[in-house]
Amino acid sequence: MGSDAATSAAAAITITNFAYEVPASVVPGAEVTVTNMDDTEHTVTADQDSGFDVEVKENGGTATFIAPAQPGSYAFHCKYHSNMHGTLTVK
Ligand SMILES: [Cu+2]
Repeated sequence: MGSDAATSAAAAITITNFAYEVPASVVPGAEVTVTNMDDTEHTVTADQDSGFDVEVKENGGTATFIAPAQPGSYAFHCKYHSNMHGTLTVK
């Protein structure tokens, strides 16, 4: 987006053992990198429409998405495993 490193926030979500490790919060519009340490594919899919939705390949695969511009709490889930849930806090 052209912003320099000091102002562009990077954030990371890690998936391990069918659970999301999510940062306490991310800044609006942050680039979020998801890493999947499991041996099966997962997704990070916002519960609400107009949210984010990425598939993350197994065995260390990564995907990135842009966090919402509007501050708030965004619940998400995995399309393939209905027991996987997380919340992304944007502020
Ligand atoms: Cu999954």
